[in-house]
Amino acid sequence: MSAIVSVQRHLLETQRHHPTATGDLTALLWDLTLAFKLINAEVNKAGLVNLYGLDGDRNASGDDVTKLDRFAQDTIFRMMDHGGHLCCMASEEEREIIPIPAKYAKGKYVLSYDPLDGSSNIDANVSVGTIFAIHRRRTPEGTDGTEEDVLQSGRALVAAGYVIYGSSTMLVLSTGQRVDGFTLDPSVGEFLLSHPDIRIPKRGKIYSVNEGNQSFWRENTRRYVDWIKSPEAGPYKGRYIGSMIADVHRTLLYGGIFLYPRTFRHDPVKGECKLRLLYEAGPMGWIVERAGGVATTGDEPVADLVPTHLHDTCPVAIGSPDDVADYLAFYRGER
Ligand code: AHM
Ligand code: MG
Repeated sequence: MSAIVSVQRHLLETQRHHPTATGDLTALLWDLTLAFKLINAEVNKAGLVNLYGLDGDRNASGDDVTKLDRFAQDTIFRMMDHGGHLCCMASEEEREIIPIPAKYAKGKYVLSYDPLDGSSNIDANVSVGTIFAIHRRRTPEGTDGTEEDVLQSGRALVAAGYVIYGSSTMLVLSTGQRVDGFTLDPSVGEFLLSHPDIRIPKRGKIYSVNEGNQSFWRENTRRYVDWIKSPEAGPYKGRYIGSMIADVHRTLLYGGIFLYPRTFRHDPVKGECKLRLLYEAGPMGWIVERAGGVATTGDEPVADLVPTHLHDTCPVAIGSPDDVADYLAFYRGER
């Protein structure tokens, strides 16, 4: 029988491999896991206490904010503002960076997060999740963090992960070397190691994209999706939940490809992208890369992009290396 390993124990073991580590990152991640448990409890009882429904507000990207989005946002802030590990935070739900209150110490890390990804689907009980990304600050320690600390590429991440609140709640986490999955045992309230060292299959048999946007894609993207449905490529299955966290989680475990290409709906020349670099595409792409997969905009690795604004978006193709290679061949016009 295999050992029972809690996420705390796993983080401590990981820390031991870094003799110069101060324990700051470990402590920060511990705090975060408590926030995730609180959000999980609320997501699970949302139907009962009538928390579903819009909060009547719009977030920085213009989406409707649901009450659970607000709860998740507030919970993470209230858990993380006073630990002394962070110099500031940034959230998909907040227009500006989130300062650490003056009365608390400023730490050496920055936390960027999407408190509840996929929340537009929540009334239908579709899986939602929290995505988080941690960078080391760039401004001097002890001072207030600034946008300069937040606006860093995926290459500079020190840790990232996501929690998917579903039939079972799972935390997927990497501090750089490997990707591990922990399932929440609700009876004891602990995340236990259930998926050690996740590796994405070299090729999968599932593609995932919102085909409702097809007429707004570039021709090369349309040709790729036509090809993947053809007997030449197939048989591939189409699966699209519309919750990035769930679509990418499935892609990580089973292989295949998740796409959110540029759509030329409103801007027929430059097009538009939906997924946010800092809170969605960046950390999810980084996790998939750490597990042996690929995350690209089509033109460059997602991890190379340095955001210039907090709410920058980018196109993404994320998944198994062979599947993304096929996509890139079409994207570049080689096929
Ligand atoms: P959200 O953060 O407001 O929930 O929006 C992001 C979500 C992603 O989870 C998902 O991949 C995408 O939006 C779905 O977009 P669409 O409905 O255009 O297919
Ligand atoms: Mg989101």
